[in-house]
Amino acid sequence: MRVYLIFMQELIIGLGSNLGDRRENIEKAIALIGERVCRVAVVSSMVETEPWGFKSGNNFLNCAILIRDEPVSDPELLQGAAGMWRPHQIIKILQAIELEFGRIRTGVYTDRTIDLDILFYGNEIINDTELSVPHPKLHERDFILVSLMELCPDKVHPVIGETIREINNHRKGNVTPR
Ligand code: PH2
Ligand code: MG
Ligand code: MG
Repeated sequence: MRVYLIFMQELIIGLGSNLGDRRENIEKAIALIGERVCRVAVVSSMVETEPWGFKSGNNFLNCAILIRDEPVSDPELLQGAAGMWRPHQIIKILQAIELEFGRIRTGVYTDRTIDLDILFYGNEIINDTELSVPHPKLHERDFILVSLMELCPDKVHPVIGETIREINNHRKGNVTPR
């Protein structure tokens, strides 16, 4: 039997919802990402979090998912593998899904049915007008770190040079701005 393995980076996406049926929004979005980007390997627990950076009476549900390719025996299965995509293509797919959930982009933080952010794409560092990877605020946000602690505590942040565990430990006792 031949085994095919394509090179890919580990892709981690953060999900959040604070409008409508939040759990259903997140579950549907994960299913769509599975169809359109790549099978999702690991899903973190969902956490209830207060809005960070803006005021709203609607709490969020947040979680994160990890996508990575595995060796397959059938080259047909390579179609749709995450390694086929570059981060800029992935963010376009995620934004299209956000639009399908009625997400309106205003440029400021507001309540939203679904928010899909690329947190990490392997160790790549991207900073242009369309995309910043790793997510530029992930190290300041407990609601992201709590999910990353489940998925990848030993991952080294390629810009900060510390593991998620170290970044999280430094935050202990700090107050999260709201
Ligand atoms: N997303 C934001 C701004 N604030 N707060 C919480 N708790 N969860 C989020 O997902 C979130 C937020 C902008 O994307
Ligand atoms: Mg976000
Ligand atoms: Mg976003």
